[in-house]
Amino acid sequence: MKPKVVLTGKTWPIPFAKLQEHCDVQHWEGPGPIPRELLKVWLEDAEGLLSVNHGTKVDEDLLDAAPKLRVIAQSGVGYDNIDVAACTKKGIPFGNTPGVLVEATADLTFGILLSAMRRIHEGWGWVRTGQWREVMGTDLYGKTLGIYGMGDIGSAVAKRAQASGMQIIYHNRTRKQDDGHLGARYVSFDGLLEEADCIIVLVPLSEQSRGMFGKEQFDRMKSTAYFVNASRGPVVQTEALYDALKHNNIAYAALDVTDPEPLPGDHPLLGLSNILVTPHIGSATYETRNSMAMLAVDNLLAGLAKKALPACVNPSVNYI
Ligand code: 8YV
Repeated sequence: MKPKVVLTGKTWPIPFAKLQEHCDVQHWEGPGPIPRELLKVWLEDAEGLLSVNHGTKVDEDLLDAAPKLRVIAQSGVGYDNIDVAACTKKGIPFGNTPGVLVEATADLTFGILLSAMRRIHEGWGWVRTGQWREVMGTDLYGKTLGIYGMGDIGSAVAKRAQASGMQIIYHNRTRKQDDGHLGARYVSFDGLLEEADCIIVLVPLSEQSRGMFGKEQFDRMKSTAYFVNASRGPVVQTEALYDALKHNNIAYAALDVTDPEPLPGDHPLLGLSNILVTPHIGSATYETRNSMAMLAVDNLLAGLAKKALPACVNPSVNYI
């Protein structure tokens, strides 16, 4: 008898085939996210939950409806939607997908910074409307990039920035022991805001980081600053960002994540000329999403076999 698992959305053929080989899969295929009450019903007899994005809130209330649940896996590195403490309390290991999405996410993050500074998207916008119009941007070379959240993705972005001749400063809750190899200089949060020509936010969403960028922070930035968010939308107070852009207190913003998300088509941010928004595509490449899906399946199958998850967020309950 194959263990029953619930899959909350779209996955990829090869990882899905591997999952189906070992499990009886109850698959939500949309449209939209699975309704919470239906998920609770499906979880009544499920031994595994495979979440395909950070849209499904997994908390004690949901876990109470899943008495047989032995493992949770999610395709993605961020897991602000998962109450890990509740999983640990229930003895349920939770696996995410770090590592496999670092380069793709760093490419996109640096790519939207580059596009913003050189107005690449604006230039294409003119050309596609039949207007061969020169758009002026600003050099990356010689500018100071401030990375808030110098983790694996932040380090990969720093390498790209260094190749473009940028100076790197960064702020973390704790200074990295090995930042020397990046030529990166550790600064205070306020120091980063004041010194950086470009600021890239790559911190996980937590109660500490929620709303971290508000009016005070944007006021501290240079009026020529470029602001990039590729972490989670709620790290930024959207209204404060709008005001900073509207009044040119900062020069430009490039966002791969927003709050709310998806951003409604009539949102005020979209009426501004000094902004670029992409629809949360940091890890959205065929290669990377397949790797993420496969690692998520491997986490799930390991848990069902009561073996150690390859990427476990709560090792105290991992099947070591
Ligand atoms: C996507 C992400 O949201 O990994 C994350 O935390 O935000 C992005 O990779 C996720 O991969 C959706 O499946």
